[in-house]
Amino acid sequence: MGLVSGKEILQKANKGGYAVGAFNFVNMEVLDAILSAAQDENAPVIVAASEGAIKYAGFETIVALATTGAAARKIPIALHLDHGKDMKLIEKCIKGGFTSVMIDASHAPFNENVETTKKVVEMARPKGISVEAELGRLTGVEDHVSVAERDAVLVNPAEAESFAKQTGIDSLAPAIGTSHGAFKFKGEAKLDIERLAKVKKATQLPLVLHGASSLPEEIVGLVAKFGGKLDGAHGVPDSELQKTIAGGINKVNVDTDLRLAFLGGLRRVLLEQKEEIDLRKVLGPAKEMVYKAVRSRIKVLGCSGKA
Ligand code: TD3
Ligand code: ZN
Repeated sequence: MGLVSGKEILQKANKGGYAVGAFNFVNMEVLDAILSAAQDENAPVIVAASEGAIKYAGFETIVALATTGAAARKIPIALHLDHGKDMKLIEKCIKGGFTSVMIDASHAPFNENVETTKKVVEMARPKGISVEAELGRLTGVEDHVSVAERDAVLVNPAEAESFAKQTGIDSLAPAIGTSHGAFKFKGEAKLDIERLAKVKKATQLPLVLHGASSLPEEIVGLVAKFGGKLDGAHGVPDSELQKTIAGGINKVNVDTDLRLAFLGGLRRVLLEQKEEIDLRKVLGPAKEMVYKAVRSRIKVLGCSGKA
């Protein structure tokens, strides 16, 4: 059906009380696996490219891959810029085929974050492109962290309300204790679901969970079995993920799980089939691992059949 606005997908998810997966890609294999998995689950999906992914694959290639991939499927698909920091690149995405952008000015002081985000909303709104912004900092929350320290890094619900009103954003990523990558928590996952529910109540916006990879045992185990080093890898358990969805999360960002799924499949072929020189046979199983990981994530999020 071609790319649709991120707004369309997220407003529906907000009304329906479910979450949609936003999966990062850097190449054809990962993108194709994501889109096929979403199609087979009949689920709406967001495919995300970071500034680094755009540098790696090239802007035109990223847009062309997503646009042609979406045209061949019958589900709503949005192309999203993840963690946009460079205003020139954000503008290029808005003009050049993306249907959703994130402005990440969360490290700047509150008022500066408001001003920068407002500029992006002004650019994106006339084209119907959705804008996501972030409040708070993405860092795991340890047990011994004091209330004051917690308040310093996590989103402030009152600030979120004023931020949403001042900027006119379409979705908000509130920091509630997750972090990017394979090592999110030392012990149990600690997510501030109460704080999340307050942000939802105050803004009523579609909310976004960054750092949502779950580091499933079977994927981490596969990478480790074939020589990868991932000691201490720890993600957001599925039960915890579902609590965040009940608390108002509508977009769940997953990158690390797919990287590891791809790597696990690749490592296995490289070690078990040392004579294989056909790239399709080397990369094919890696792609298949990503396909399975995406289907499994979509089932946990509860957006199967929502296309
Ligand atoms: O924005 N992203 C994707 C890019 C982060 C680099 O891994 C996320 O929030 C996904 O986080 P996760 O849990 O997959 O690392
Ligand atoms: Zn993120």
